[in-house]
Amino acid sequence: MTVSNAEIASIFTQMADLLEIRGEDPFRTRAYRNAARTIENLGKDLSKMVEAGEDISKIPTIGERIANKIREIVQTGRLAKLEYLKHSFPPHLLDILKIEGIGPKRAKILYQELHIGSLDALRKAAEAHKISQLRGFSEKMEQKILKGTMLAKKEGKRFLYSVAEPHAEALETYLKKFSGAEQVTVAGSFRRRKETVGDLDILATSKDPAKLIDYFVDYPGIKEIVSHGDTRSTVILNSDLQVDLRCVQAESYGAALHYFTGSKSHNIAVRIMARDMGMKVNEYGLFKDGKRIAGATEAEMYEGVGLRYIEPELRESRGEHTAARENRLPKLVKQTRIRGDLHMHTHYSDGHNSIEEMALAAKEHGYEYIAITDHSKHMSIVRGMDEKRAREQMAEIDRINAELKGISILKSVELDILEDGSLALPDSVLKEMDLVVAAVHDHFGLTQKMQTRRILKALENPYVKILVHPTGRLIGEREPYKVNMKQLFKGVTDNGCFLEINAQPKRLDLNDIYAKRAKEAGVRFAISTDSHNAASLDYMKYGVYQARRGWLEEKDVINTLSLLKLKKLLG
Ligand code: DGT
Ligand code: CA
Ligand code: CA
Repeated sequence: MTVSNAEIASIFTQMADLLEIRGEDPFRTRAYRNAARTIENLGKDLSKMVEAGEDISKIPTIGERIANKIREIVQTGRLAKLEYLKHSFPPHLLDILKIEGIGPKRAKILYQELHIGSLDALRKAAEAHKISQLRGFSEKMEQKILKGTMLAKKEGKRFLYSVAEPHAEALETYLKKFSGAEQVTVAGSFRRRKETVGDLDILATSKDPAKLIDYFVDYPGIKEIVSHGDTRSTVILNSDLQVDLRCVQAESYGAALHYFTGSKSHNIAVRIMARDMGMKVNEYGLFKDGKRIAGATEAEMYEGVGLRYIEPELRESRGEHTAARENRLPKLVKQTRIRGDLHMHTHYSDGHNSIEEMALAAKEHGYEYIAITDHSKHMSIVRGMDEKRAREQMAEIDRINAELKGISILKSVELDILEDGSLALPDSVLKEMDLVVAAVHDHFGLTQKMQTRRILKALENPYVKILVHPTGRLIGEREPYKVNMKQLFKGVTDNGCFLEINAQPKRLDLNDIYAKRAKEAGVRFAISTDSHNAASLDYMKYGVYQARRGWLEEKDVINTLSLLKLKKLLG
């Protein structure tokens, strides 16, 4: 069994949350929170460190007591102390902490005063206007909580792509190890690289399907076997992720892959096209006059109905069938073409590494350049840079650039757009930077008109080049703020600016649909990780997936340019 750093961090966060709800001094729970934060940003696998016998107690904020708990978690998959603590609370109490605006302090009041122990109970209490009557809560907050519970319900039990990914990869590796297994692919929304995944749909071919299914249900980490047949099975993993495995015949593999990759509406459109041509499509193949004329590969399935091969990311019924027929499908951008990362943080604001550490890590990724975009100083940002600090940073970047070979560091800042559209730092310092990226970090609740005007005004500043995480959404947690997208796209192109596709797995902002529309309006993009530590530079792939789902090509993405061309473009 391997326990990921994210899972270990989550155990410590739950400890801290429950202790705080029980009424412990936050001072006492701080050790757990600090440890959780360290572990999330560690960049090294704790399970592996423990197994290799490394001394993890030397890691800052860990120490001997937390180290012992980590060893217990790695060895048993759980922390007995947390399980014990959980017994004295309703089982779904911690779910309410996922709602924006509810932290342990408020959860404690909601639990003690109204016995709220689940999201459902929270929603009902908000609907009955019981929450606004509590001390420390307002009517506005009650409305916000109500909205939050609706959003959580709408998302249902979906998993972030990045959360499903390690499970998908581990399962694929496991199944391929079985000697009778031939082809194995994780299909469904996962193969389409959708930002959230409902369940995993795995397809396989095997000489002995029944044996492969038996082997599958022996996978370590299964909580429940829902069904176990001769050619298919459904299981639930410990993480609550559902996995379907289907074994098919080799001559039907392409047809099944097409069927189970979806999306459903994409498949239906293909089926109708086939029918209009006097053919029939199903998960076994493409049939004409009762004879199978295609089915072993996806390419021959598409060819059979007169279409070019359509990449899985495009299969959402957003015009891909017509584009495939007319041979004008986009040549989707590839991660290998990304030459730099234009959004990341360091010690200068809320990042965990130094400028040099970020640069060296980026160099290992094969990048030509990075932009260091620490936060500007502003109310909503804990440790932002004022003008003086920004100048100190620029001087340090000059020093590092002079020494470091093989990568260039662009002087930049993630500049706060204030409520009225003015900016957190004066032009006198912005003009000395190589690049300015701007962002909204507060006043999410403005009307669409005000929010749009605010952002457009910021884009008019001659130094602002990229609007980062353009809609501010957090998947499953926070809705996008209200912006008139058409006006935004126009503002972006009119001012020679660009939009970001933020690669943080929870953001993926702009999303696929808006990215496609923006492209159609002439907008170009930067795909950036918004890293707060060196390990997160790996998030780039998620941004590229979202860009591909948005039909973006290499020419639409400015960080595929060489440094020289990029600098020219940025002026
Ligand atoms: P998810 O799991 O909710 O993230 O989304 P998908 O796309 O993975 O959907 P899922 O797991 O329900 O089904 C996997 C694929 O199977 C789906 O993308 C298309 C195919 N499929 C499922 N039901 C139908 C159906 O009724 N008709 C057709 N044509 N295809 C279907
Ligand atoms: Ca699925
Ligand atoms: Ca499924």
